[in-house]
Amino acid sequence: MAPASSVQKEKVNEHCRVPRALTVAGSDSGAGAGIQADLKTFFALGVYGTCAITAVTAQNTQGVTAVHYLPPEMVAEQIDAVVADIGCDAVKTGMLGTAAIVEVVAAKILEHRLKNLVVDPVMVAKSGHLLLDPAAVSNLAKQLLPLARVVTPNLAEAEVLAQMQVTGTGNWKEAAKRIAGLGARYVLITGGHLPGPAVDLLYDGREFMEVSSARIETTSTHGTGCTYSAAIAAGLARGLDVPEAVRVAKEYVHAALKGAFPLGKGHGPTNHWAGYQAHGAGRTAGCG
Ligand code: PXL
Repeated sequence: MAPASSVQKEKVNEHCRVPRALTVAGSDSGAGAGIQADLKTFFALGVYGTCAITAVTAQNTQGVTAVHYLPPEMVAEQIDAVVADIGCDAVKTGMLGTAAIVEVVAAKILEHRLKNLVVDPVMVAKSGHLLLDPAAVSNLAKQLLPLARVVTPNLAEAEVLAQMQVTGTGNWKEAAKRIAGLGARYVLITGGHLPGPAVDLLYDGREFMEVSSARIETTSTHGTGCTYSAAIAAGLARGLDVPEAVRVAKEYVHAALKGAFPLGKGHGPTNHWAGYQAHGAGRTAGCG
């Protein structure tokens, strides 16, 4: 007869409820951006990550060579499957690709009453490849932004959403006001492309806050926007409020840029492991 200890089943930690975040985004075969960056970020920040893939991109650190969009029904099925069983405490959207996908994602967020939506309005890859059909921008603005707790445009995306030239800190408050007018509760314009320290503008519809970190001189910047918005979603999934989630996410991105390693011949990925201990995976979920 087997000793009692070997037949005793190990019990899972039933008291422990792990925060869950869903990313709805494109796959990056080079794994620096997109779904892969999001899942690594969720993991590093102690959040269980799930995903609904919108498109498969063939790419590496030098650029995107091909894109294949999934049928909108398949995107919807992935969201249904995850939400019905696993649930989610926050959702992040990245590359959505087409108007039909934007539409179905907005419909599913409404249907399942998904909370804590972070919209990263991904439009163009660093290499210039289009990641959102320009005809889908109005769907994004009209259908998705009103559901968003946070929208995280960079300066180029802010120009498209606000329909004005954004020259920098001189007029980005006006752009933030216009984007807030589309319905997002918080607007975070990321200023990483500006010279000087990496300063972002957070607007809650009433007040402006600046979030800043020292600039890191590196070419390993691929996926920075994905990583930032995923980290914000992770914070919201853990119950942080938006300014605190943004602050923690900014620290994480700073560490990921600082700790980046050489990889590939182009723009390498950030280091999603960086700050892994400091940001306490597991500890945040309250699990042993
Ligand atoms: O960084 C924006 C982005 C988002 N999602 C996917 C991407 C990229 C940039 O290349 O490939 C899948």
